[in-house]
Amino acid sequence: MNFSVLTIFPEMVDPFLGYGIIRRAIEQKKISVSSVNIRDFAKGRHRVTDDKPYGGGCGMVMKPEPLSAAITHTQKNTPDSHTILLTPQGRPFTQDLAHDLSTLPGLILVCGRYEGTDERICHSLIDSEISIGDYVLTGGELAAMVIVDAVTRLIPGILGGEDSAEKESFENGLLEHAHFTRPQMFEGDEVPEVLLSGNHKEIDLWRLESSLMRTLLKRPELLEEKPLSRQEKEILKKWGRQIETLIHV
Ligand code: 6GU
Repeated sequence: MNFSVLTIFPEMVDPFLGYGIIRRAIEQKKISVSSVNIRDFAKGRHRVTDDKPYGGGCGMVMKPEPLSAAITHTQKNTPDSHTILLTPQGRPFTQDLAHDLSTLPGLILVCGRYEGTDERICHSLIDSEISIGDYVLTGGELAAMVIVDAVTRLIPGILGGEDSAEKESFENGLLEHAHFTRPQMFEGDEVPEVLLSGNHKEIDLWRLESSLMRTLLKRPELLEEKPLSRQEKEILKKWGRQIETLIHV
């Protein structure tokens, strides 16, 4: 997977590439990430990339010419890439969308800045728009890094454990189960006994219950969207009966 990040602040993106799984993925040539400085495509002595909005109002707008030149240049270099504008108005970024993007040969991530991007860029050069949540950032750079991170770890061969990506939060519509490591007793708090039992059937059941419980308590709306298996329904019913007994005593 080849990522190109188009930004007026390439210095923001570069340090992020030097750590952990992203660094290893680059070293192993599973991904490449190049930042493209939009300012390099701006004309004039001051290489201006913004201008006042037509119609007045506060804030500045990203000028179309340098951005268009930067995008066209990058698209020529990586013709199979999908071009994404990072904007709070985009499609919400989710684990499902991360999976879809991880199958593409390349992504060109265009980081908006200022109050907005000239609309004609969106009309002519952008394949899709993505937002990383309902809040406003000062620019798309953090969003681009979020996408590089979430997509990279889904590329086959990137994560250590064979199936570590599948068992995680959101992969099956649930939050992931609780984790424990040594010591067995920490500040008076003990590791659940079943996890020490070596009984993998019991452990799997405990993990499913932990997963369901955490989702119910922390993100109940996820359960409404998820088609529940028979086993999951049985677990929820069991809890329902236990709660009923508690409130009737
Ligand atoms: Cl992609 N860009 C900006 N500027 N703000 C955001 C965002 C993107 N996603 C959420 N907020």
